[in-house]
Amino acid sequence: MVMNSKPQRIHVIDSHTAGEPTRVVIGLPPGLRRQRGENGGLALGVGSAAEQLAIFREQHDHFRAAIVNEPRGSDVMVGALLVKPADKSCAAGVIFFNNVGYLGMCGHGTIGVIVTLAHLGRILPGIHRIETPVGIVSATLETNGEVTVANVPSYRKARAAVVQVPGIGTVRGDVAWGGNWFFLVEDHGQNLSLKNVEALTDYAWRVRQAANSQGFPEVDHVELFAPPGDGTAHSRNFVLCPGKAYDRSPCGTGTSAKIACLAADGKLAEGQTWIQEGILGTRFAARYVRDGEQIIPSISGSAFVTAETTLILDQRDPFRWGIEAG
Ligand code: PYC
Repeated sequence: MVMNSKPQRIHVIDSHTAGEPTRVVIGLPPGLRRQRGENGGLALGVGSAAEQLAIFREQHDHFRAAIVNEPRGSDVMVGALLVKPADKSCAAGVIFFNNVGYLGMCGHGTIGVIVTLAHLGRILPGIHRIETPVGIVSATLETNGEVTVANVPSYRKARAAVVQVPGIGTVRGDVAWGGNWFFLVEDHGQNLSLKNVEALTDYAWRVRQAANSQGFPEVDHVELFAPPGDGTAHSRNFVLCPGKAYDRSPCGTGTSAKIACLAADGKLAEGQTWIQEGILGTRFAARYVRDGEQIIPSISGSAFVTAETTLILDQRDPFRWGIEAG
């Protein structure tokens, strides 16, 4: 057999947070490696996480696809590239990405990053500031492995916005920021059950397209709500991500957007706990503190490492840079 002498190797650690996977890139191949463990070896400059994201997107987007897309990943995989933070008070910077592009923040992903850094022995229980492209978040790692992420300031932009959805009709939802943009729908007539994810995906995708074309181009996630499975949570959700995969977790940024709406409606007091259940029945505990007009939500959850592995990019492989998401 003729072997490729120099396949490129990318070292990653996989975890899942409440069922949703995160793939943390901890090293890139020799040749591209600049400083071990920083920027995955990519030349991303010395700017903020947002500036490094712009360079990653423009010059190295094929690495994003190689890392998270098939045949090495899947539509549901969220990648996390550790980068050198511009803010020296931060333990790390991180750029989150998925099958179609980049995320501002990622709640389940931040929990995954913290648990991965602890698994590697790079951090201990305590408070760790992390620079993301949309701001600094603060993650507290408990000795029992639980992580609480104090997110970026979150707010509601529009209340009960009306969109006309082809094939569905009038849909009302709030538009809110929780580190990504969400269209949050309470009244949808859908059954939020795992058995129904195909119909939920179709519904949520149509709502997203309608919202994007009817005044809310920023909306990248759609979040549907229903009563929880039992009386120990406050709500159940289904979250559709930008690349049409549904979030297996209750979605950290989506829960933050929900908390912003509850706070704006006077339905959740500062410091009060909100238990958000996702479509698998897994949960995040959320609460908020006020910061002037804005609120700072925090999300608590756990992650588990599932693999330490090396991705191999063989120069002869036609899918070396991943299979483009459909
Ligand atoms: O937990 O914030 C989150 C998230 C965003 C997309 C997938 N998960």
